[in-house]
Amino acid sequence: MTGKTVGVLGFPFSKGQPKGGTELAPKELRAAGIVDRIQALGNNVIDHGDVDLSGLPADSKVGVAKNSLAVGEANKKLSEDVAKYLKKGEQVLLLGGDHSLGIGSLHGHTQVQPDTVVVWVDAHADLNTPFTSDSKNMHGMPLAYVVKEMAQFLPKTPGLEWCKPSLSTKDIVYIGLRDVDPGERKFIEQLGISCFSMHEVDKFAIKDVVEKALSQVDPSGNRPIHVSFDVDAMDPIHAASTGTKVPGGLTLREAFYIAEEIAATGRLSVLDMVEVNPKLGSPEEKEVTVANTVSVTAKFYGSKRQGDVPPNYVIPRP
Ligand code: 6HN
Ligand code: MN
Ligand code: MN
Ligand code: MN
Repeated sequence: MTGKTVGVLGFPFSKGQPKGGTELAPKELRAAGIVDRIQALGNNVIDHGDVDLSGLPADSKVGVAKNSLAVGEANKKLSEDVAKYLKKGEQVLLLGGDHSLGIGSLHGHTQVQPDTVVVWVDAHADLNTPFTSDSKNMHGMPLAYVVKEMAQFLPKTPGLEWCKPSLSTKDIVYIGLRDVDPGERKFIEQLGISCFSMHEVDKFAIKDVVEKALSQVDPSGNRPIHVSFDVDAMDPIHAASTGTKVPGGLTLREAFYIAEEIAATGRLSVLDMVEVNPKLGSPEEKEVTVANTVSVTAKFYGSKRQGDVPPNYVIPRP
């Protein structure tokens, strides 16, 4: 139990990648009880509904990055909403949507809490520029648009003119990477971004990875934390209903451990849960993916595997 106010915000969006379906995830996650689960832990939860994405511009081929007008406009609204609820003192739980939402989520967060650190849990680095990307899908690019040191590598992108980079490479740490494009790898090396790929998860085990990750990005241990959790960080056994599956991922237990440890810091400020695609996989895979996403999310807000006791629980007597 954290006793904090958690503002839940849905972002029903899929134009950061070509597969329809991620726009349905906020609804699926709510139907699976995500809001009640977090509330039952003793958190005050306010469901703000979905970001209003009506009237997004239709994208013709205007630039190098696909659908950049829609991605840009949607993320501008998202940034404003995230900032609005943070200013009210809420933590924000963002239900994606594809991972292009990292642009608006991080932009909005840093407007209010410029000292935030970012833990990017993902199979992918999402650091492509429109030039380094093979796919040109913007869900593979969000970090490039919010990191100051990346600005020199970006073209002018129609729709993203409003987005001023507000994070430094030293504020970011990756966990779970195992499918990194050549340009992304170069950026990580040259800019010195902290990175715990699945190799390091194997080498050090998850306990040390989380400890090292948090202490590298914030040795003082007092800055707000933004976690961007792409469900494809988990092994496809646990999260098959997602658009860019990569074998050899985090076990559900490792994902739980990350979430429990972040919760224990008491400094989680924004959590993005992204890339659930209810249209992909079998009905059973969809159910498992959604259920696991809800369980991991609950761990970030205080649920523990050792057992939870609701605040008003009374032991029944004969
Ligand atoms: N995600 N690196 C590949 C690309 O197309 O740029 C995959 C990106 C996946 C995006 O994890 O949200
Ligand atoms: Mn990914
Ligand atoms: Mn790749
Ligand atoms: Mn991602």
